[in-house]
Amino acid sequence: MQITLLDYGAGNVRSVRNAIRKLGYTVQDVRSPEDILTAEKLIFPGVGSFGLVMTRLQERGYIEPLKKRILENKPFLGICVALQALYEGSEESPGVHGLGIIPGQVVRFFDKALSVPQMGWNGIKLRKDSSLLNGYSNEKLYFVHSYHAKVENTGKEWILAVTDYGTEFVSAVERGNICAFQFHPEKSGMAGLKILGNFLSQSVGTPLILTPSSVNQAQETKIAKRIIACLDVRSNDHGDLVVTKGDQYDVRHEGEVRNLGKPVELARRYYEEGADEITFLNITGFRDYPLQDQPMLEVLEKTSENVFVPLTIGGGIREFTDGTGKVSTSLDVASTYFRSGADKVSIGSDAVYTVEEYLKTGEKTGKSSIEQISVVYGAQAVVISVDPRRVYVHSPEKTPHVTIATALTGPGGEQFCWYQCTVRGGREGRDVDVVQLVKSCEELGAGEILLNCIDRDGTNSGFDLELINLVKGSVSIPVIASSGAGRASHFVDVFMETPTDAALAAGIFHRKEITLQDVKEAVRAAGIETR
Ligand code: 1PR
Repeated sequence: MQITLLDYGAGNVRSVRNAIRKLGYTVQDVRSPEDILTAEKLIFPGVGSFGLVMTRLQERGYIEPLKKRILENKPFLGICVALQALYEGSEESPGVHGLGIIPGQVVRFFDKALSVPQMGWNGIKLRKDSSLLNGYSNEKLYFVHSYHAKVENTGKEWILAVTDYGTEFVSAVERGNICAFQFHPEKSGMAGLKILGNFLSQSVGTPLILTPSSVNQAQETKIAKRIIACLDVRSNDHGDLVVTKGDQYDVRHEGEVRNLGKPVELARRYYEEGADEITFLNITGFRDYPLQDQPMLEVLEKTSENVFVPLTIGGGIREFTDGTGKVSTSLDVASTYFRSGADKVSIGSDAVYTVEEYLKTGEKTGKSSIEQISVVYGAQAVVISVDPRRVYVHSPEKTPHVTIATALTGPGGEQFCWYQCTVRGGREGRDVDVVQLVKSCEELGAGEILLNCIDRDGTNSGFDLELINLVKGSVSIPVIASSGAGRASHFVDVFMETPTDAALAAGIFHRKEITLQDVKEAVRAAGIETR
């Protein structure tokens, strides 16, 4: 059977395509409003802000056919913002009308103790029986959103599942042949593929198959702490794209770039071992023209064929002019990465330069890479990769930067330090501290912080807990702790002693010193929520 996809040109729809193909179906695109009415099964993956989605639908004349299709009960699956589009409107884009199939407004998460967006793996509590959940056994599913549909607005006849994140919100709706999920089945590993497969395979009008034991689970759902595998990628001296790993960012050993494997193969291995997310950092992206870096795009395309968890790509996200004088904006670069299979892009050096300007004027120009990409793709698609280094001082008065009292004294007995942000892969320190950077990036629209630490990178000595607590205390967006993991207990430490949302490691996984499952078991044994 052919599945019809409503792709209006925003975000990573490749993952949905790949998931459908993996399940043995072919995909065709909606090309005209009529296609929406005639499609046998229609999937609508919502990407971007509520306003952007509705505007794009309006421009293409898709709103009326969509409403008609839904009212005629023809099979429809909406994902993420497409669930929200079923409502009358959203706080995200005041004044913009939704499809109005379900009454009420979609609202923002508001709980100071929680990171917003909700980004990660959470459970669902079923509120009715459905064949969509055949074979599903309480596994966690991947969510990424700042806004949610309220349970009290949504009629019982619609609610299929709810989830807890500070509040209880609607995570799946189903009525007749119409269904929509707030989670991403295409990014939820095998559990998500199973649910998607049920939608694809069930014949129209199939009577519901009862799974009574799974209905009305009362237990609160909890978001898992994510464990992320990171692949630093670059060309070696022979021109091959390899996964490498530095020691405090120095990736050469006896003059040669360390080669720890092939990017696509390693990413697949980590997915199969249970990684909650995979990050690729094109570590020489700052000096290359990213859009001419076809091998990196191919890595993404190939990886996304078999890896059904979120993929982040970083390195070289900035405006650049190529040899012919053609200017590409950072949005062009990011769009190419999204189309190639990335769910999030991470911005390193360019974020530091942006913040330097922002701190001078306090004005948002709307032109920075952070602003441009987050307006189109949503804050959750914009990660800031920070490469800080400790600068020790004898007293906080010695520097205008935000200092902490540190338990790890400096080489001259200094008891204070600040964290200096760097650019170009740690090669150049700038006059911006980590707190200035992350706060400004959040204000400009970033959705997550990938917090590296040059002092700890590749040392196996554990995460810099002081740095992580400092940054977590400065922002409300999720933070990924990175650099220094050397054994499973380091992950336990970072989750017990800081409120970080996720922890990332590279070297120990590449060198097979430990598997992702070993880490998960240790973390679970310590009573920490995992997937
Ligand atoms: O500046 O936007 O082009 O982005 C460049 C990106 O490449 C940044 O995200 C920057 O962190 C990264 N990068 C640049 N040079 C290096 C290098 O190593 N020479 N890698 C580099 C940074 C840090 C981590 C690493 C963890 C975990 N790698 O991501 O994977 O420290 O390592 P560990 O578990 O082995 O300790 P732009």
